[in-house]
Amino acid sequence: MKSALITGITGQDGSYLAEFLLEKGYRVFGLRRRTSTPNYTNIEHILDRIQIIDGDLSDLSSLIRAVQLANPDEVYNLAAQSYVETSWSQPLLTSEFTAVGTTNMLEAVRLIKPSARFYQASSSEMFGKVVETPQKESTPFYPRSPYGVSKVYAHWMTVNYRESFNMYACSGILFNHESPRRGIEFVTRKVTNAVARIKLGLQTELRMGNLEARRDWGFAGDYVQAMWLMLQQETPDDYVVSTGETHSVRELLEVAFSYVGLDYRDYVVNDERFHRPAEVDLLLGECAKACERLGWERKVGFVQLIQMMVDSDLRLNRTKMNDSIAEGKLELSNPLVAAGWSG
Ligand code: NDP
Ligand code: GDR
Repeated sequence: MKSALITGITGQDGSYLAEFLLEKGYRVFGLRRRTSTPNYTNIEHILDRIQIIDGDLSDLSSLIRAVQLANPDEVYNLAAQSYVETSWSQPLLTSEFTAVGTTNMLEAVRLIKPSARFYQASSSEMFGKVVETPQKESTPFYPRSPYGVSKVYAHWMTVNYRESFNMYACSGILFNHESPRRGIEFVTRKVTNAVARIKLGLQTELRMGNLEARRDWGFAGDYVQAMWLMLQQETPDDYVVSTGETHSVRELLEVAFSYVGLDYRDYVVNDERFHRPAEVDLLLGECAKACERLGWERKVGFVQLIQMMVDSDLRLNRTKMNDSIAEGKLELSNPLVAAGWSG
């Protein structure tokens, strides 16, 4: 039985990857940082089948202990401060976790289990300002945020550990991937959650930033399979993983609102707070290398993905709404709420 250690197991990708590896018969260990109120929402359903180890990317000794306990064949380094917006308000924390944290993890593996195969969660944010499209493995990096800069550092550290210490270390340069488990502040989930709440009469407007930014959006459940495939090859390498399609935030709004019979123009309000100091205008990935060498393909398309997320947010918000009505916290006498509830 193979063992895998996943950092960031409580996040979107960590939870899908854990499910995928369990299905493949792996023993799965997950690194979790201590919080005063633990949040296991994404992994609640598999908690009895995985082993949680406490540790933090900024604490090398905790990572060494984690590698000792898990004795992994494969390490997936998914933990990071992953929200681009926050990287401007917390640039040092972002560098500490997302950049130097990766070196800590690489060191822990090098010192304790150098034969373990290592996956680094690199990002299309490393491409940043448009130098060429579509973006591929050879496209020069031009990051546009402290997050993007931190990921470039971590990416090159991974390449350097591979070349210096002969470690099997890969970087997956993944373009945006989403799911019902996406954090609520990321644009897809922010929109699908708002659409559900507006439909249910719980919210009347949606405040947004730049609607013209374009992203190459795929489904997280498909993307974790590419991570695993990278670690099953004869030699380690770096791969772009993307859908090869790009859509604007405006198109995302159109798809999500029209799915429930609404027009986004009636609800969306421009809000300067959600515009970024520097924007990544256009992401479009060229996935030929991963598709040909790994045999990877995405299964879920853009419209299907957004509709899946709206459906999930409708279910979640309906459950919360019914609980609030039962507890007397939400008044059915409010006509908007009554309409949403009965719909
Ligand atoms: P999430 O934000 O959902 O998950 C991040 C995880 O990292 C959480 O489990 C979080 O724990 C954990 N974490 C944060 N800081 C620390 C720390 N100091 N020590 C230990 N754990 C920590 O991200 P995703 O699942 O979406 O992404 C996974 C990885 O892939 C990230 O590195 C991200 O930057 C990268 N990436 C993501 C893409 C995407 O589109 N989703 C695209 C390309 C790259 P907690 O629950 O306690 O917050
Ligand atoms: P991104 O994702 O920055 O691409 O990073 P996000 O969903 O936050 O933004 C995508 C685009 O939407 C625009 N936008 C808004 N974004 C948010 N969050 N909220 C808004 O109100 C809003 N209005 C417009 C943004 O300006 C941006 O252009 C994600 C993260 O998962 C990273 O960790 C990962 O590395 C990259 O994807 C690939």
